[in-house]
Amino acid sequence: MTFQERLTWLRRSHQELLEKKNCPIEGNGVYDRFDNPVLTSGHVPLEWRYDLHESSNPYLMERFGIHAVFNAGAIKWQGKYVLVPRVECADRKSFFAVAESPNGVDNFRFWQRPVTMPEYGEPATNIYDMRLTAHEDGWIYGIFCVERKDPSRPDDLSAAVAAAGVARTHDLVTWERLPDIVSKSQQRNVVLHPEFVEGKYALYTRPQDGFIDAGEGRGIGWALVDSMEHAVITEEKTINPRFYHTIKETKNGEGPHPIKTPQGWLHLAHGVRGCASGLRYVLYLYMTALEDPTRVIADPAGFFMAPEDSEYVGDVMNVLFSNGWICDPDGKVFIYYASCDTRLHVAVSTVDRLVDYCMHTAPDGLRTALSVKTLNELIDNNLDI
Ligand code: M1P
Repeated sequence: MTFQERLTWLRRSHQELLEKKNCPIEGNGVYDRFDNPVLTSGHVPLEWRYDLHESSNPYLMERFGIHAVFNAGAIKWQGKYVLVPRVECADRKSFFAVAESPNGVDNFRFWQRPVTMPEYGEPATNIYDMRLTAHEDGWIYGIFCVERKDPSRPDDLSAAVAAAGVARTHDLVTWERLPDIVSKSQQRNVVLHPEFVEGKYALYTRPQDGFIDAGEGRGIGWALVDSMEHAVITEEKTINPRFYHTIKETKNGEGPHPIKTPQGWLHLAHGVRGCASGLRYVLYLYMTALEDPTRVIADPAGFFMAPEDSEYVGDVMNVLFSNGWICDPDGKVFIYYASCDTRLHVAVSTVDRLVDYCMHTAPDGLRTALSVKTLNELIDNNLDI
């Protein structure tokens, strides 16, 4: 191919990918998956990946490798479905970028430039997994993981420290970086609750002893802080603990901020367990009381979504992860979930269905015998059909 022929082919293929219609796949009644991912590395603008000048790039080679697009914060903004995914370069560093769609399921386009996130303190090696919260104080906050090399272990090349970075914006273009959240433990998966609680900002936390291991961290925590401009976690209470022989035995973490429903706060989280092939990440739901977002009122057993088919395959196998969902005024819920730290998908449900799922799925009895008892009750109830 000549340079021009290759450029035409690249542009046409890219356009076809962006315009690909996404259709729902009838599912289990709780949600419907869609047949195509909503964002992949292929969706990233050609101008970000190629030098498009024949004089300096006669072979029209990729000059900047983008490896994966996944784990997106999500928000409905100015009538558009807006995602802020983790875009990972070939060099393993990730950054944030904004993509929008008119309908939430396809035709996502990246804005012209990635997010230029101001630095805070010791410059981070990597930043990722933004949770977006349009807070009742009027700002849109992004809380994300900030990873730095562990200065106390210079000889261990894998030793890192995770902290929660904070930034806020009114337009998703210009971000004001605030100090990282101060906490006595490392933190990842920190999420800002959308409303003040007892006049304070409320955070879902995930204390962890090490960069990977939750260690003594008991699960998803909750902390109230006076200010997001200098957020200091002094007291942390576990609201959704880990348990032996469950989907969240090894660790768990809050997904996006919970959705307010008439029946309570609806939460999406991820649970992790170890198995012979490594860590397995699945998604689960739970609900807490409206008047007390720390009091669990529904805790359905097991996973809500786990990898299926091609979702098993990718950079980090056996992983579903979500840090973004959008609830429309009519109750339709768009769940943006990533598979294997590689690509981003959507599943669609409604508040009514998700609440029904939470309220009518038995909690984990933590023993086989109780699982079989639950199953027999279902079968008994169906015998007259
Ligand atoms: O690789 C799976 C996920 O691992 C981390 O999540 P957690 O802190 O819960 O273990 C994050 O790096 C996340 O981005 C990644 O998807």
